[in-house]
Amino acid sequence: YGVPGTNQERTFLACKPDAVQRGLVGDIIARFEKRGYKLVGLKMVWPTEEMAQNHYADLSKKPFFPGLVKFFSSGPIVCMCWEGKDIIKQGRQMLGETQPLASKPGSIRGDFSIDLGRNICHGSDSPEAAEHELKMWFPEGVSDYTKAVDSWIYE
Ligand code: FUP
Repeated sequence: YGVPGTNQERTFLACKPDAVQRGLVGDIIARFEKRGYKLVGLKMVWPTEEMAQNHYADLSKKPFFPGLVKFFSSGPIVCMCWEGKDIIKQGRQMLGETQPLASKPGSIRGDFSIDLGRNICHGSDSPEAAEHELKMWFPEGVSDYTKAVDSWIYE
């Protein structure tokens, strides 16, 4: 599940149901590809309510939890594992802030979303969360492969 602090750090990112419905998946993937990150896991999953509850378990006491679970299980999501230097923090930066109003243009949420409960994408917020979420969404593991362009991305 990656080695935090190295070029092999990994994170879990997901295009939420709104991103799929709005046709934003390609754009989201392209941003990380173009930046130089390595896509090592990719699949579409229609989460059950139980999967949504597990994914957001740390928010289970919040008043918005039922709505969040309903939304997250309302259609297929695109699960991704991205690898590269600082990907956990960089991924969060490229996503933008949780609140679209606080998200700068140029970020995914800042470019594509208006409302908090329809904020397009998810990203692990720590090494611990990344490991936990990758185990949850990719229990089968991801693809270890060598990318020929690495020497043009890392010094
Ligand atoms: P993030 O890590 O940026 O996805 O933010 P959180 O884990 O705090 O919240 C998860 C999701 O819950 C957000 F993407 C949107 C939703 N949410 C609400 O609907 N209302 C809130 O007040 C806070 C979060």
